[in-house]
Amino acid sequence: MNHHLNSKQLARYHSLGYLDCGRVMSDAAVTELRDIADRFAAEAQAGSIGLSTEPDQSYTLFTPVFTRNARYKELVLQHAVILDIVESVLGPVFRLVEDQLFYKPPRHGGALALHQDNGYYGYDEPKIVTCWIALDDATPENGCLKILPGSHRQEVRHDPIPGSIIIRADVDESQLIDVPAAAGTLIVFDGLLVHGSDPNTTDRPRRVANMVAIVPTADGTFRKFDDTLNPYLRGAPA
Ligand SMILES: O=C(O)CCC(=O)C(=O)O
Repeated sequence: MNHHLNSKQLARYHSLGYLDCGRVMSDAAVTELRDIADRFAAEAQAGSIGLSTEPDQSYTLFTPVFTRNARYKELVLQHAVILDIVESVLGPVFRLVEDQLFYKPPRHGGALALHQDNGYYGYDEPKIVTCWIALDDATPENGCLKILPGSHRQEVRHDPIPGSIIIRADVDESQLIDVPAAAGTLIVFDGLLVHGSDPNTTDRPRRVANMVAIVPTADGTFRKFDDTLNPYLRGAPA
């Protein structure tokens, strides 16, 4: 049995630029992924990137994860349901752009400025799906995803935020919506969907696992894919 999106789900994805796919991770997998996120956060491993633009408000991103943790690779990059869902959008051949663990600590700011993922990647013709998996119940209080529905139809300008690696999309924010998600839920969105998140004001961490997939067109990208860091997730040439 495959887990491809049906035509109604695909139509919704293409119209809004994102889709809530419901719970795809078992409780056991969520627990394991939380432990992995906690270990990365505790060890402050190399590869951590501070996402906060406010002083003393740590919000950390870890990437790559799968090269350092084989279980993350099995649980996320090789998750059959996630791969089927991505395949329904991107077709049979796609590679990993990157995987990421997001760790938003308790009672910390850590808002993430609105952006399109391709604002960071800069691909010319991005056919990208980002898979965002809640490892905690994500709510407006702890900084769930905020998105601008329909914003994936065009690239928008991004302005750098001085003193950080962060960029901010130049958009009208009046139509922003929160996308709460129970732990284990998969939200997929287009590489051009404008999104971000608010601070975590609760006393528990907000953790997210993600992976970003792309159709590797021979032209239309300026990045060279690396066979180790950007493995084929489906459709590897023989
Ligand atoms: O969950 C967040 O805070 C933002 C995640 C994000 O930007 C992404 O998955 O591309």
